Amino acid sequence: MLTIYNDRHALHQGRVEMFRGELVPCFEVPARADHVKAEIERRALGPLLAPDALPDALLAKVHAPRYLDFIAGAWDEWVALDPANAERDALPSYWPTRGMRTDVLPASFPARLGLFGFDAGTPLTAGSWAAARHGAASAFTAAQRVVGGERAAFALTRPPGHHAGADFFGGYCFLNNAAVAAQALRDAGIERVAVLDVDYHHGNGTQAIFYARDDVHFASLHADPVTDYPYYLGHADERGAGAGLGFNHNLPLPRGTDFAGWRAALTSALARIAEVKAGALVVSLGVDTFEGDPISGFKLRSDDYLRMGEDLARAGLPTVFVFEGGYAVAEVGVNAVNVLEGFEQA
Ligand code: Q9C
Ligand code: ZN
Repeated sequence: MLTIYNDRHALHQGRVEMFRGELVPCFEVPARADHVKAEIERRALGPLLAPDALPDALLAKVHAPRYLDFIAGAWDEWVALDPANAERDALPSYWPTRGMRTDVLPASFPARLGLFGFDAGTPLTAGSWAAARHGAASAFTAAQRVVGGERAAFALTRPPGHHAGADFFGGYCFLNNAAVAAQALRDAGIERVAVLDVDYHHGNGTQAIFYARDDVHFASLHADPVTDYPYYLGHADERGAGAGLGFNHNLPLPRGTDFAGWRAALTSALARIAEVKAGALVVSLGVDTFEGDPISGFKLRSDDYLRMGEDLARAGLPTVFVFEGGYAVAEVGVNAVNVLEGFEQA
């Protein structure tokens, strides 16, 4: 399988995230992608290629102009507040709540940081924008390769993307790579695209981007938001809006779910994807469903990811894999590449 590798991923290197009243070392670290790359090379899965340039017009179909403007310039604004900020990550600590104004952009940088960000766990660093932009380019390039006739391609990138919405960052995500891939497939003439999100966490950003659309079906298997991040979206009764009604499919699962339970939900998600006659598949490939993941609560084992890949291949669709979560750093390479290898060998 082809891998489009974001070789600038390490430009995004968060130091700390807020967790239970403390700043703790980031879980989302550059070594994650390094381990996946090493495992691809060790198994000779296929070539690692650099991304093509990302068309601005494509990114603008997924994200709002005022959000892109903000993120692109955010680091310089942060350092302009105080030169000592160059050594510190930017994290929001103010948020507009119900009844407050989000239409008027505050002049204050911290106020805008909280307007565009929805948690204090997603540090913005010197290289976040460059890394995220090359990640979106990687997802775009993987989609282009699939349009060009590849059975599948893998965008290996970080920071991840599925929590980022049209105008917000959070959950370690800034640009929605899976949404960029889906939109690129649509723009290439595929009439309906399915995004299947297998990360442990609900892909709230991807859902929100496509919620009112019938041309991109979104399906997600994830920990029930009643107990797990992102908490405020991902329930089973979210089925889409307007023309998009019926094209959003959430399958929340309890903490402690093992592969047998998880796989039954996958079967349902794939059955619905077949019903909607999707012409291509984007897989938001998070492997934080692993039993050893430090921030998650499912019980998948490394071999289960081979079976996952086989099941995904049986959908029979041209497929773009986009790397998302997975924080058991030593095992993340084996687990992610098991999905790709299972897919190829099916
Ligand atoms: N400190 C993705 O997997 N924090 N994002 C949860 C643990 C947010 C995960 C609490 C988790 C975001 C792409
Ligand atoms: Zn996740």
